[in-house]
Amino acid sequence: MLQMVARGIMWESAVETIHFGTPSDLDAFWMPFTANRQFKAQPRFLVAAEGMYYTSGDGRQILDGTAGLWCVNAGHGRQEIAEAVQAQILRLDFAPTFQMGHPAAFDLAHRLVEPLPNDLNHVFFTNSGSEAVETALKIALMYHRLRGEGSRQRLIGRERGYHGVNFGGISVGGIGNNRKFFGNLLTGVDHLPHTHNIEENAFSRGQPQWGVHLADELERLVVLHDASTIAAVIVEPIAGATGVLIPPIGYLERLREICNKYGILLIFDEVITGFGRLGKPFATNYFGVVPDIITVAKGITNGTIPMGAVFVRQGIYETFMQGPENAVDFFHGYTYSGHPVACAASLATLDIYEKEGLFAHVEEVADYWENAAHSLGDLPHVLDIRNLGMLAAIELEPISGKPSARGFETFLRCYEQGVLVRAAGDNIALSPPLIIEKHHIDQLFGTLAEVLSQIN
Ligand code: PXG
Repeated sequence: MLQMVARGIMWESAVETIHFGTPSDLDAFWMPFTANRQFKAQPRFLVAAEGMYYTSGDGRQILDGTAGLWCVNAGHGRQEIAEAVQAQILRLDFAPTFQMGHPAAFDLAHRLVEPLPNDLNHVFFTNSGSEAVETALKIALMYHRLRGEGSRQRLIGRERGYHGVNFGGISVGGIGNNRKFFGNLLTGVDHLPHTHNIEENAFSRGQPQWGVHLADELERLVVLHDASTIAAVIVEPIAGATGVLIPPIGYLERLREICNKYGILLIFDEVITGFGRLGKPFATNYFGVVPDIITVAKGITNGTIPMGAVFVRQGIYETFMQGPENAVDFFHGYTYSGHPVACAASLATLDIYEKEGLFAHVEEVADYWENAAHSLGDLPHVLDIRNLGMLAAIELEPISGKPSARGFETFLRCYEQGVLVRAAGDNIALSPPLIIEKHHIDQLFGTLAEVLSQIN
C-alpha cells in the first residue's frame, strides 16, 4: 500500500499518509538548510501542532522552543486564522495587485503601519523575508537615483548578518557559508564588523554595555568609499540566525546618527524582531530608533501563509510618486504581492496579537525568561548566554576541530527529550511562541540543562 500511496493512487489514504504518518519516500524532497543524508538516515517528523507543542511522528509532545522557525508567535493551530483563510479562499482566492486591487491588501497595509513611529507609513508586500530584503535594497537604490544621487549605489551590511538567501541578501549578509559558493555577488558591498565579543560582554542580561564604538566603523567606511557612493546600511536590530547577538547600548542610535549625517538610508531587517518578539510591535518601537525602511515576514501571518512586507517612510514613497501619473512608479513586484489569502491570514493574526495582548505578555514574562536562561551559566560547555524579549541564545564551546558538532548534538538530544531548539553552529537559539507560560519556560531550560550535563 505504501508504494501505491507514493504513486498517488488511493488518494484518501495518501492524504492521511502524507500528513499524519511516515512518508514512503524520503528521497525526492531536497530539504533546505538541512544535512539531508543525516536526516534521511534518522528522520524527525512533526505531524501536528497545537499551542506550545508539536506532535512528533512517533506520537510525542515536543515543546516548541523556536516558534517553528521564529515565526509562530501566537502559538500553533489558531482557529481564527484557519477560518479567515478558508473564508478568503471561498470569497476571493486570488486577485492581481498589479494595476488592480482587492480590499484586504489595503486594509492590512493600513493596520500594519498603525504602531509604527513617525512617518513609516507605506507597505510593499512580498512573500518572504528574503524577498522583502531584495525589495528594500532596490527601493534604496532607486530612491537615490530618483533624487538625482544615482552615484549612491553601495550597500553596507554587517558581518554575521542574515538577510535571507537571494543574491542581494547574501551580498549584504555576513554569513560565510551563505556567500562563498555563489560567485561574486553584488558589487560595491561592504560590511560593518559584527558586535559579538565574549571577552567584553559574556553573560550580559539584555543589551551589552560594551561596543557602541563599533557603530563608528560606519564613519570609517564613509571615509573609505565616500558618502556619495553609499545608498543604505542594512542591519538586523538583533542578529537572529547567527545566534542572537544583542546590540550594545547606544549602538543602533549611533548608526542612526551617522546615517543622518551622510544622507544614508538605514534599513532594519525585522524579520525576526517584528511582531512582538521584544514585547513591542517592532524593534524600532522597543529601541526607540527609527529606520527609513523596515523588512518583516514570519510573524506577519503567524507562519501560516508565506508573506513578507517592506515598510517605508513617507518621503521615500513620495519620491517614487513624482513621475507621470499613468506610468508604473516602481518596476518591481511579485505575482503574489499582497495575496488575498496571506492578507486574510495576517489580519486574523494581528487580531490575535491585539486581543490576547501577546506583546504585553512578553513584557510580563521577560524577567522570568531571562533568569531561567541565565540559570544555565554554570553548566558544562557554556561560554555565553544572551537574551532580550522572548529571545535567548546559549553559546557552547565548540569541540576542537568539529565546529557545530556540539550544537547539533544538543539539538538532537533536546528533540529526543521533547523540546525543539535551534542550533546555529554551536549557539542554541531560543525564540518560543509568545503565548509561553512559566511552566513551559521551566520545561525548556530544564531539558536544556539536563542535556548540557549529559553531552560530551
Ligand atoms: N531576514 C532575517 C533577519 C531573517 O531572520 C530572512 C531575512 C529571510 O526570510 P525568509 O522568509 O526568506 O526565510 C530571515 C529568515 C535560522 C533561520 O536558522 C533563520 C531564518 C530563516 C530560517 C532559518 O535561524 N531567518
